[in-house]
Amino acid sequence: MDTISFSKETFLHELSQVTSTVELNQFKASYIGKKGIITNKLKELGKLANEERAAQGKSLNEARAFIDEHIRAQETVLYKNELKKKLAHKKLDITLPGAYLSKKPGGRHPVTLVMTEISEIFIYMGFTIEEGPEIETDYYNFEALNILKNHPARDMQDTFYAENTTTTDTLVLRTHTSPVQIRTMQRRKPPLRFIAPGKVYRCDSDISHTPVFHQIEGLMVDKGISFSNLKAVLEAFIHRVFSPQTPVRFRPSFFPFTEPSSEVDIGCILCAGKGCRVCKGTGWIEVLGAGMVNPQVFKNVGYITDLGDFNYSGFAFGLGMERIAMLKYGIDDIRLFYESDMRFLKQF
Ligand code: FA5
Repeated sequence: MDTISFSKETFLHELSQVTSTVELNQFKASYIGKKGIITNKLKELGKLANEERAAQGKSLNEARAFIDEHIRAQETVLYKNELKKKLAHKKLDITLPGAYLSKKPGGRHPVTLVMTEISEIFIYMGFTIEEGPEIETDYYNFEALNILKNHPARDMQDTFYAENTTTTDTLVLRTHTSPVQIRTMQRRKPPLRFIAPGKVYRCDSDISHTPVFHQIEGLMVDKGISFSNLKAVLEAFIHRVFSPQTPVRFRPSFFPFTEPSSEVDIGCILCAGKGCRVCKGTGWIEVLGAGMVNPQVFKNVGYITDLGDFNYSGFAFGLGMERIAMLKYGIDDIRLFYESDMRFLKQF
C-alpha cells in the first residue's frame, strides 16, 4: 500500500476553489465518500504489518477529522451565501393569500341548508329541538304511536329491519321522526313545543322518494290547542319558506297517531300549479303529514291515566325536507341530492 500523501495545504487550496454546496458535496465525496481517497486507504490498512498499520491508521484518522472539520465550516459559509442570494432574488410578499385559499372551500348540502332554515323558523316561533335514535325499536316506531302489529298503516312505510342482538324488541331503521314524540313525552310533562329534525329510512326510490331522507317532526301540547293553531303554525311556516302567495291545501288523511289527520300540499312551484312530472300532473305536491294528537298516544306515554284529569291537547306534524328543498330550488328529481355530483352540489 502507498503511504498516505495527504497535504493539508493542497486540500485547503482545493477547498477554497469550491463555490457551491453541490460542488462541496462532490469534493467531500472525493476524499471521505464511499470511494474517496482517504476511505480507500482506510480499507487497505488490514494488509499492513502491525506497526505500520498503527502509524498509518493514526495519520489517516487525523486527516479524515481535518477534512471533515473544514468541510463542515465551508458548508455553513456556502449555505448562508446561497440563501442570501436566493432571498435577494425571490422577494417574499407576505400580503399574498396563503396557498390553501386557492383550494375551494366546502359548502353545505342543499338539504342541510333547508333543514337549518326551517329549524330557525320554528325556533323563532318558540319551538325547541329534540333528538332521537335512528335505529329504533318496533315499540317506539310503531306500537306507541298506535300503529299496531298487522295494522295496514305499517304498509304505508316500507320498513328496513335491523339485526337485533341486544333487545327482545324488533329493531328497525326509523321510518319517520314521530318516535321522538314518544321519547320526549315520556321524559317531559306538558306544555311542550318542540321540533325533531333527522334522517329517516324507507325502502322506496323514484323521482320523489329516496331510501334515506330527512324529516322534521313537530309537536305542541298545551291547554286549549286546536286544529286552528296547527293550521296557523303550518301556514305561517310555509309562507315564510316560500312566499306569502304560495297556495296551501289541507287534505283529510289518516295517521293512527293523530285524529283528525291531514296531509298538507302546496301548489307545485316547479310548474306553477299547471301539472308536471314531479306533481304527477296534479299541480299540488305533498310536503307533510299532520293532525291532532290521538288521545291513545297520550295514554301510551302515561299522560292520560285513570287517576286524574288531563286538560291538554296537542298537534303534531312531520315534514319531508327533500320535498321542500326540491320546491325551493326547482329540482325535478329527488335522487340528484344523493348522487354526489359536484356540478349539481356546487350550485348551492
Ligand atoms: C309520516 O311520516 C308521519 N310520521 C308524519 C306525521 C307526523 C303525521 C306527525 C302526523 C303527525 P308520511 O309517510 O306521509 O308521514 O311522510 C311525511 C312526509 O315525508 C311526506 O309528506 C313527504 O314529504 C316525505 N316523504 C315520505 N316518504 C318519502 C321518501 N321516500 N323520500 C322523500 N320524502 C318522503
